[in-house]
Formats: sequence, structure tokens, C-alpha cells
Amino acid sequence: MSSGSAWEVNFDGIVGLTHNYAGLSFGNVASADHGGETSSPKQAALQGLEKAWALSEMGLRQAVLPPQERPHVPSLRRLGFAGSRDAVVIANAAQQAPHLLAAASSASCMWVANAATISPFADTDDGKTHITPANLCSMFHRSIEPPTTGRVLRAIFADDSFVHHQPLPAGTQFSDEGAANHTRFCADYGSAGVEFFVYGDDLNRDSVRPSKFPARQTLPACEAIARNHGLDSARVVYAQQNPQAIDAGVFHNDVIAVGNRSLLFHHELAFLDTAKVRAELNSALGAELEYIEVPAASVSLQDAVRSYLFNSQLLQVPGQGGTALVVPGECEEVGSVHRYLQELEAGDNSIHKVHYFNLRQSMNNGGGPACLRLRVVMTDRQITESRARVFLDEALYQDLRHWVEKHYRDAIAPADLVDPNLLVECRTALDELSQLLNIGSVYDFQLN
Ligand code: SUG
Repeated sequence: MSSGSAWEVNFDGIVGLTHNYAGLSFGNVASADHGGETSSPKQAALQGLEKAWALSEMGLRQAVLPPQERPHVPSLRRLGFAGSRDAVVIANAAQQAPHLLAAASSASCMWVANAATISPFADTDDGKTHITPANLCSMFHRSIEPPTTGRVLRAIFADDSFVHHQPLPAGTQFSDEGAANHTRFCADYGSAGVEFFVYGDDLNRDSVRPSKFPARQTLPACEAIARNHGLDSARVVYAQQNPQAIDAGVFHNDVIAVGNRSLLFHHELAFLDTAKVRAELNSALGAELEYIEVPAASVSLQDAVRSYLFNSQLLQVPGQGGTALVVPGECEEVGSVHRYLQELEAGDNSIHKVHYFNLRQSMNNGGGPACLRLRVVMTDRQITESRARVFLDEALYQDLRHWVEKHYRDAIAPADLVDPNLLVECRTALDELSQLLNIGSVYDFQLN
């Protein structure tokens, strides 16, 4: 496969119709801080689409992934909420366990960086692109996602150049949160790269681990994915997150580090042993990476988490040398971070331009630009062979805008989750969306 014909395609998650603030994610500071507030699903979806469209207009390859059906009635039924009609199941859950109804109503699948880990064809022993949906087993509201995620990914990446694996077995030993803890370094997207897996816990008795918040990714999970994907062990690097960072609210590595091609942008306290990380990455790649390390003295861990500075996208904009950095608008509001970014833009490094985007609705649940996207290296052929209409052009962007305007609510307060109309609205909208995107039947309500 010639390197010139491969692209990084950013698939952005479309925010779902039930986007709400239920404070579900322990260890995710924004989710806890905004729990109980009123959300705006419409604004959330439009903010996400604007970011995707802006990147597309810069000349980058941009695509979308659809949201899931929520509230997820099959999960409520599994938990013992019965009823001849779905509305009765929802009413029973609302009355007996409103927190479980909130969990089954979360639109968390929008953060598609947690949807799967993807190893492109250039890294694998059979020359195919390997995909493993994340089991997301550390939080109930996210553990509902994998079956539908798997069906959506199979519908989009359908030809035989893709291999779809089952999510890893559930159980904390194999807790896997997908691409949020996985980065790929390479000279060109189409040539063999180094895959970098970051975990919070190696499960060894004597290891250091966070004391306040959970580690959501384990080393055995990373190793199982590398085996399944047929990666060359000489080109895989594993690194442990700094437990201090997890305890400050860094629940995924993409909240404290981001990499692309031969650049790693990270906080001083991202990894337990930074010198070892660098030595291993350089040796696996056979070349020196560029490291931009942000000192804790310039940006504290707290400011990094408040601003989501590292939950950013490093992008190679066609026709421009260097790398563009896409960050959330909050980076302009946190003084230390804004000062740092101004210096970075002016300084002698490969990041030449910073783009700020308003993603406030998603940010309030702990999801910035990098959480909203799943990177897939694709050849022209893989793109043209996909029957799905998910690659963003002006017509699809306009269709999606109209679809959001037509179906989404302006506001959802916690008490609104008991409204059975939400389910009807969601199913009607998703039925239309699956036709618009030409992905066939992927939702439980379409299959049963
Ligand atoms: O898993 N928030 C998500 C945010 C995921 C961010 N993704 C990445 N860093 N890649 C999570 O914690 C909050 C839902 C709520 O509280 O209603 C939530 O699930």
C-alpha cells in the first residue's frame, strides 16, 4: 500500500437526543460538577457539527458516527423493569430507580474516542485494519454502548480490508476505554507505525495506583488488543499513567496527552516514567519523536483538567506546513493555559496555529474535541468502497443540521428523563438518520 494514498479520517460522534447532565462519571470532574443542570441537546449537536464542518472546510478528511438509542429499554428490561409497553418499563424505572433510568438515558456514546481501538493495515500482520469496540465495563452507563457500536462500525467499515473483533470480555481485569488511551506514531499514515497504549493499572500487587479515582484502562486489556490486532511487539509501547494525574481528574490519557505522526504533546505529569516512555517510543520508531512537554509550573494539573488543553486534536492541514492544534474554548478562559498557548503558537516548534472551538455542552460532561473523534487511517479505496454516507461534504452537513433542528429538544432538565416521549422522539429521529447515512438497521428497535 503506497503511503501517499492513506489519510487520517476523523470520525466525529453526533451528540444524541438525550444529552443530559446526570453526574454519572466518578473521577470525571466536569461530569460531577455539572450533574443536575439543564442541558441543551440541540446546541450540543450543533456545536459538534460546527467543529466537524470547520475541519472539513480546512481540507481535512472528516466523517461522522451516529448516536445510539436512549433511553435504552433493553438494558432496563435486563435489570428487571418490566412492562408490556416500553413506556411502562420507563415509568417503572423512573419510580423505582431514577438513577438507573438516568444511566440508561446517557448520550455518552457521543465520545467516540471511547468507541474502539483501531490498528491500521500498515501495522498489522495480515495487512488489514483491525477494530475492537471498547467494552467500557468500568461504568454501567457506558457498558451499554458496545453492541450497537459494533454494528455501526461493521456497517461503515464493511469491506474485507477490515477485521472486526468482539469487545474484550467484561470484568475489571480487561477494562478497556478504546482510542482515548491509544495513540499511533508514524512517518506517514500509510507506513508502519508505533502503537502506544497507556493504562492506569497493570494489576500487579505492588504497583502504585490512584487512591481517589478509578483507573479505567488496564495493561492486560491493552496487551489483549495488541495480540488480537496482530501487532509487531517491537513496535508497541505500553506506558502507565501517573496516578497523581488520575486523582486530579485525568480519567483517560487523552485528557493529558495527545500525539500525531511524530509529535507527542503532553503534560509533565502525564506518565509515571516520562524518560522511559521517550526512550521506548524513540527506539520503537527508530527515530527521535518531537516532544512538547508542558511543565506543571506553567500549567497545573488542575488547569489542564479545567481547560482540557490536551484533549485537543493535532492536525496536518493540507497546504500548510506544521501542525494545527484544535482546542476547546475553555483554553481561552483559563489564564495559565491561554498564556501558554500564545507562547506555543509564537515559539519554535511544529505547532504553528491554535484553533479554539465552542464545545461547551460536551465539555460540561468532560468531553472535548479529542473525545468527540475517532481516528481511522483509510486509503482512498477504503473510503470510496464504503456504502455508508458518513464522509462529510456540504450536502451531508446541511442534511445533518436540518435533521438536528427538526428532531432535537432545546433543553433537558433531569426531571424530563421520565418523559416517555423522549424514547419516541429518539427512535423517530434515529430511523431517519440511519436512512440518511445509509447504514441499514443497527439499532435494537430496528432489529427486534
Ligand atoms: O466516560 N462522560 C464521559 C466523558 C468521556 C470523555 N472521553 C474521552 N476522554 N475520550 C465519561 O466519563 C458523563 C455522563 C454524565 O455524567 O451524564 C460521561 O459519561
